[in-house]
Amino acid sequence: MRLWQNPASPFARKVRIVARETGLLPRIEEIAVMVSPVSPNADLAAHNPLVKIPALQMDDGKVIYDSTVICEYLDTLHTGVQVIPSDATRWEALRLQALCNGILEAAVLCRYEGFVRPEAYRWDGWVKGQFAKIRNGLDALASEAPAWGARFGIGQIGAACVLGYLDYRFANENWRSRAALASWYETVKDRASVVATMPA
Ligand SMILES: N[C@@H](CCC(=O)N[C@@H](CS)C(=O)NCC(=O)O)C(=O)O
Repeated sequence: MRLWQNPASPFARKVRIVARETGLLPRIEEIAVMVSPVSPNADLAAHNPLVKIPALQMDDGKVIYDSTVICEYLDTLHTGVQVIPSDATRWEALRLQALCNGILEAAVLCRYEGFVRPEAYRWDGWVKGQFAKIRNGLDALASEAPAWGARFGIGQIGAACVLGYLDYRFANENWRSRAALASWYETVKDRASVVATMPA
């Protein structure tokens, strides 16, 4: 399989952590590409009309996206502990993944606003609205984290990607003021899959 990704992408990181947690990494070639809404990658564009990462080419040549679909697919390819449960806890896990994806979407939009959009077109009110989503989402994660225990399923993987991305791109955002979230992150930040995919 081939995975279009970039080490800076938190959505791709989610897939890369799942690949490592499930032992599937040896079957996946990770291809690093640069993407942005204003400079699409030609190779990726030929396989994903949205020109977004992550995208995965399966062994039969077909390509799937986005991170949620790829994680779900990878979870069918191994016999270890499921990252996405199929029992009654499934919906809770998928909701938590959606919460983390929503925080990441807001954070990536803020990154593009500050990095890609020309200064003359930037809009503070819009960025504030995105940051409200990020902070409300972090409050929700902090209230849920004490119940996670040692579980490191798709929701917790998403949470690790959220916190890692904030450290990487928004280091001034003091998310560690939420003590429950900070102490939970301490329990996962040294996992091999998390360390190996940490954005440099
Ligand atoms: N919902 C998608 C989001 C993917 C996404 O937004 N990826 C960003 C990189 S972090 C991207 O490819 N951006 C390029 C673009 O928007 O054109 C997922 O979960 O995979």
